[in-house]
Amino acid sequence: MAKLIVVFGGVAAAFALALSAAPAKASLIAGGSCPGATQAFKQFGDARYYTFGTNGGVESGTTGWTVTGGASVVRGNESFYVHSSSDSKALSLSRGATALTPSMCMGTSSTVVRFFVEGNTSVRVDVVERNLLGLVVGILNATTVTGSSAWQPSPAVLNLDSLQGVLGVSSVQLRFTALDGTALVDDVYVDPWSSGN
Ligand SMILES: [Ca+2]
Repeated sequence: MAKLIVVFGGVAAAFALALSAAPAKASLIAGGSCPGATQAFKQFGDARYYTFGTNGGVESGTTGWTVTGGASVVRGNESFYVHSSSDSKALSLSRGATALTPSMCMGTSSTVVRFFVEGNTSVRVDVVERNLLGLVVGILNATTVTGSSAWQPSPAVLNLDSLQGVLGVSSVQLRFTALDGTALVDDVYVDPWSSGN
């Protein structure tokens, strides 16, 4: 039993070191929270540290999200279970449906967003910026991701540096729109620390 405790202690210490090393360049936009730092996409060759979006795997249903059209939470998680092996839900977007995330943790430079997608359709990702009053001050079309019939990690959505260009941004959300057909989206992660640089 004593050995077991020592081993766990070592793991914990290593983990703590990894955490303290990650958010070195943290310069965060107010309004977001940045819990934890995990190499969520390491198995895909991406060593960046990410924070999990608030209800980023829709395990709490659409709590905190704003959905329109045929958007709903369905059974079936992204197949890599990156966030948790006990997760069981994903976001379903029919053609033209939109889903706006809760406020995300974002840095003021080189923020990276990554998530999982399934479905033979394109999914547009917009960044919605709000001021302290909650008013939209900017909407940026960050990228359009093409899904397939199997779950896959999206490409890293890079270079959201233009977030710096809008004055008075105090919170940032992502908005997903299915363009051609039905898409599933799950496990939304953000690297607000420029940890890949
Ligand atoms: Ca999920």
